This record gives sequence, C-alpha cells and structure tokens, in this order.
Amino acid sequence: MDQKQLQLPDCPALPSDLGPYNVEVNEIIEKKVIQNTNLPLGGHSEPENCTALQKIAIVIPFRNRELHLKVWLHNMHPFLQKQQADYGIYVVEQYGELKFNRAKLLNVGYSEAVNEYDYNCFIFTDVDIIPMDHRNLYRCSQNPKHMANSLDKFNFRLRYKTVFGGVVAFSKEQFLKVNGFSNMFWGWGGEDDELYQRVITAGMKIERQSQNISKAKAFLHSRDKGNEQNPKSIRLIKKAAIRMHRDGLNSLNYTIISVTKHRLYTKVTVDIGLPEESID
Ligand code: UDH
Ligand code: MN
Repeated sequence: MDQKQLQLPDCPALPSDLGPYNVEVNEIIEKKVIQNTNLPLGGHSEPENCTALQKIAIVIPFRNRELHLKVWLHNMHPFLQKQQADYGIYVVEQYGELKFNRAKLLNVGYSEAVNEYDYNCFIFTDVDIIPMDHRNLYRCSQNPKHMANSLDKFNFRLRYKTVFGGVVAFSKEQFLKVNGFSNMFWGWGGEDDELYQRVITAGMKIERQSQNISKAKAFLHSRDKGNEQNPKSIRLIKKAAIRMHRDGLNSLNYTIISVTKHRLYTKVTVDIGLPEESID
C-alpha cells in the first residue's frame, strides 16, 4: 500500500452529480487532443481525493478501427474520471490478417492487465460503444454485468433476453470461475452467447442496470474485412458447458509482438496464432 492509499478516505460507492451527458461524436474529435493532465502514460488514472474501491482494467479488442478508438478515448477518459474510477485502458490489437478473434484478444487483455497491476474488475468493451449517462457505472457487481443492454442502434431495446455482447463487466473472481472466454471463436458472432452459457453453467446469473440509465451510442458500420460470420459458432455454443474448463484462460497461448504505452492507453499487439484443427 502506498502513502496515498493510507491517507485518503474511500471513494463513495456512488459518486454524486451523475446523469445524462452528450457523447461527442463529430469529426472534430479526430483532430482534437484530449487535454487531460491526470493521465500518465498507459492510460491509467485514479481519483485524486479518495481511494477507489475497485481497480478496473478496461479491455478493448482491436484491429484497424483507429477513428472509433479516437472517439472512444476522447469520451471515455472524462466519463471514467467523473465516476471516480481507478482504471487502466488496454487496447489489444490482433496482429496479422487472419480471421479476427475478439474473445481470444479479450483473454489476452485480461492476462496482460492482471500481470501489470492489482486489478480486481475487468470491463470488456467493443471500441464502438459509448455510454450516454454517467450513472451507467463502469464497475463490477455481485454477478457478471451486461452493460450494452440499451443501444441506440437497437432503439434502446434488448435484441433477445440472454444477449451478452458489446460491454460486460466481470470481477476477477467471476472471470476465473468461467475460465474466461473460449479461444475458439474465429470470425464474427457467438463468443458472447458462449460466455453467457459459461456464466450460467458456473451457477451465476447476469445483472443489468435499467435501460434508461444504460443508454449508449453504438456506431453504425459495415462488417470488417477478416471478421466474416463464424459458421461454427452454434455448434461451439452448444458444447460450452463441457468445454469451459479446458478452453479459456487455462489454455490460452499467444505471442506478444509489442506493448506500447501511449498517453491515453496501453496497446498490446499480439500474435494469437492459428485456428485449432478440431472445433470441440
Ligand atoms: N473489431 C475490430 N476490428 C475488426 C473487427 C472487430 O477492432 O476488424 C472489434 C471492435 O472493438 C468492435 C468489436 O470487435 O467493436 C466487435 O466487432 P463489430 O463491431 O464488428 O461487431 P458488431 O456486432 O458488428 O457491431 C456487426 C457487423 C456489422 C454488420 C453490418 C450490416 N449492416
Ligand atoms: Mn460494432
């Protein structure tokens, strides 16, 4: 424990003065530099006047979405600071041209973050989703939390009851209990539904905040090259329960290409290898 933690009182569970705000999405952002003095290298920040109750790693799967990332960072640093979060931002970039594997990148982000700092909460978020209300707490809860439950692009409704994509929050304990994500989802879709199955199999349930509070912007975009729909996902989801203890954090292997400390984030570029031969 350092000097500062000894002296400062705990931050309140719910900071005061939270409510709706306007997400900045205009083109100007591209040229704007975030004026933020409370940011040492790596995109790590903590409240000045109190000790945060959680240490939060925010993990973003990434490849070739520079503009979305700029807009996300521009909005999310002030957002997280308003919530008095102690947080670090990890952008995990898939190296190479192979099929995108969102879930494996998120496992890599967890592993790298946990080795770097004493994080006890992990928020896995797409680069193109930005909350519209400061009451949408980027925090962990008693159960894994689904946070992208009120997106503007779906008219602020859930597409189906068990949807678990976009933004989710897991305490370290909860994430270890499900052995992280599956590493076997190459291409778009299904890895989030599979994670939902893991949560249920592990005897947990998911939480959501009210849809009024969790309103968020999700940018419209076309499908990325290299992230075509995964034809194997339905078969994989069906066997989630039997695979979960051998496919995930405990079977994760990867090669770090680089770890770069930018001012607003830590970028981890990683070679995640080739798809496995068999699917289960
Ligand atoms: N991602 C990248 N690069 C890629 C692919 C995905 O960074 O090439 C990341 C990024 O963080 C993204 C997330 O993975 O937010 C999820 O991928 P997505 O945004 O493509 O997923 P979404 O469900 O896509 O939003 C729907 C496909 C678009 C179909 C459009 C038809 N109208
Ligand atoms: Mn998207």
